[in-house]
Amino acid sequence: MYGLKQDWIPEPQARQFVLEDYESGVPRWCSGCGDFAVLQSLRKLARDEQLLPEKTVVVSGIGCSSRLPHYVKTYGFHGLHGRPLPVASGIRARRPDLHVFVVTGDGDCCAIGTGHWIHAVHYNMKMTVMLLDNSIYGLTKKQTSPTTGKGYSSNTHPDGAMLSALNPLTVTLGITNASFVAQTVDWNPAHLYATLLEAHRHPGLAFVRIIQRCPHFTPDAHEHFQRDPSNVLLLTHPDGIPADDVVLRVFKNRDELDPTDRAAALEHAAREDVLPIGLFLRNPEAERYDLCSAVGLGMSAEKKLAAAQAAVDRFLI
Ligand SMILES: Cc1ncc(C[n+]2csc(CCOP(=O)(O)OP(=O)(O)O)c2C)c(N)n1
Ligand code: SF4
Ligand SMILES: [Mg+2]
Repeated sequence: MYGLKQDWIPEPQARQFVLEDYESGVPRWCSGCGDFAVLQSLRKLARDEQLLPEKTVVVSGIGCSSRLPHYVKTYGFHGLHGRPLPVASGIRARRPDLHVFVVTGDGDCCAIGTGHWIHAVHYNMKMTVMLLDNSIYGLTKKQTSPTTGKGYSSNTHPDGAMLSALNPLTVTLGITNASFVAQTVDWNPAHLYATLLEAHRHPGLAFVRIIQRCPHFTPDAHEHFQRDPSNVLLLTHPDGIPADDVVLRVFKNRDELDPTDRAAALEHAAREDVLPIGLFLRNPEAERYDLCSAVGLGMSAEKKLAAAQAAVDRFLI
């Protein structure tokens, strides 16, 4: 005899994701571009954390770096230049069940998107923000960006940038309610990965500046740090970015920095004699706007209507 129809329905299987499950498309970046390393680290993080693809979203603006969402098989939003943070904030506010990642460039975040950058950090909604800083406008073929070094020649400033570069770390550290600020480099996959993992696990907005190689337009901008690791200062602390043997073997120049000490963080972030990498600030207790805006989520349509009516009635005269 045949059993009931329910007996034929297979038990739902536990899902196990491998790296290939997060791969999508063929990246259209120049060979040697640092964006590849960030993409690989993000896919690895998704695999290691077993992030459900349908519960993950990668949001970007416009730029070479902002093409990244196309290459991750999750939800993605390749938006408008300078606007990934308001888009990501909107997603976060209404869908607290999603893992939100933001990819932005130095032009995208630190020029046209500056207002959004400041307010997103202040709002401290849970998301991982990756600033891929190649010190140039890459996609539009080599214009000076706010993080281009003084004297660096570009198509807009052939005789060299006239101003000293804006420092995205000191700016972010200065924003009220900043809760996680870190810096890493694309050419050390172990440190890059460890930083992104800590950022993803942080309960709030985690801002990670990634010094990114652009062999096409700024091949010599970071060479100094890449060729000689003693020009890099590894920030260590028991509550900082965990450094494994691979990282410690490369970066011998180290300093301990307590990530609760904002004044010390600002001092380290401003250093120009070395490139500091590691965690500058961590405050898991900082206020979060997404927790406030989540009030009302899941309310029935009737309750929402009644609440809206009550709010309007307050103005009855
Ligand atoms: C509103 C608007 N202004 C200007 C542009 C042109 N534009 C596209 S990408 C870009 C700069 C990209 O530089 P960056 O954010 O550093 O990204 P990268 O290409 O270096 O990764 C500019 C100015 C645009 N697409 N939209
Ligand atoms: S122009 Fe630079 S940032 Fe853009 S893909 Fe090529 S190497 Fe990467
Ligand atoms: Mg750039």
